[in-house]
Amino acid sequence: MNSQLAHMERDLDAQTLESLWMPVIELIDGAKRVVISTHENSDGDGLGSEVALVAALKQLGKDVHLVNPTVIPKNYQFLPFMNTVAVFDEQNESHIQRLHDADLFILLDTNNIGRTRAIKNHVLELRDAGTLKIVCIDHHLDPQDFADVMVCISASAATGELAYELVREMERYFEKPLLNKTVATGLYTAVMTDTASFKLPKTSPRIHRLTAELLEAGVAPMEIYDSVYNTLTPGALKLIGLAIGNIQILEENAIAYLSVTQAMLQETGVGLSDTERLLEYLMGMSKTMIAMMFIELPDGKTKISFRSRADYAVNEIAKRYGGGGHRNAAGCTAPMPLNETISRVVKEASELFRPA
Ligand SMILES: [Mn+2]
Repeated sequence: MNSQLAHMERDLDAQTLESLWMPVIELIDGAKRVVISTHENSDGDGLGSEVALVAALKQLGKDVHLVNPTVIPKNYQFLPFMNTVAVFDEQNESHIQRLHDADLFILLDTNNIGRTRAIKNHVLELRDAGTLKIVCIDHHLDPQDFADVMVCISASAATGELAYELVREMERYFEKPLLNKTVATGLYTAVMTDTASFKLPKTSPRIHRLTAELLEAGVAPMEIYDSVYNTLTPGALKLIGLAIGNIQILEENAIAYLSVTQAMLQETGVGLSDTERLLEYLMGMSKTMIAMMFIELPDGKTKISFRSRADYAVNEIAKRYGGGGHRNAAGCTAPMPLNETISRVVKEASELFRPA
């Protein structure tokens, strides 16, 4: 446990931090126009880190723009600068121009350039032409080799933790305070969302210490939490009621599932994107080992989302229907109607409790 903790705390003496971030800071120092981006289907960590860096770089007088591959989810539109984001469209000359004008591209919260969709080809072309430098800052495993400087540290709880380090190092280098309320709002959103509100395993003492500094900078935790998470509409709440009304529990509480029909979606006026949190209710029971949500699609197929605990590998089930994911979180779309899908997949899940 101690060695693991030491690993999570990382070696954070001033020297190490400085040498880690200096190559990034030198590129920022030399750049006039900066484009910052994050992965498709962006989340609080990617967007919050974008906010923090835009706010910091603007204070340094940089011409800085956000160019994202996909639209900003509703619950993150409260963040500063989100109304300035260009959602990249290859047909839009001004978007292309923005990339061509840049001398530095900073990619946040993914180490896979493919996750920037159409931005990828333009950025790599400009890099190869020698007119654009690329910095990547991320905390996932297995970084790709596409950046001039890659800071990818999987021990970090969030890209926001790394963005915090970068901001603090820039303050030293440029001898200018940068961590104001706007920067802190981005960083807090990043860290809060990627630690699932300060409870996932990488929530280190260090995370709490840096969060304290964000509060000192004026962040309002309740406002951010409400904006990100308390977004239910009356229809979504009604759908929760209908879905919870049909929960089935098997295998001595180890399997729990529910279904959502087209009729339920129509009655409540709720879209597919508002169904995701239903699984959390199933996982909210401590004995649930496998949770499944079956959603009837308009074309007669069935979307399945899985969550699990311990070694129950739900991605193995998802793979049989052309899907995939992680051991404890997976999904697929089965080419069968709702009831047929439920009876087949529930049986397959039950088999995991009866080893051959
Ligand atoms: Mn992240």
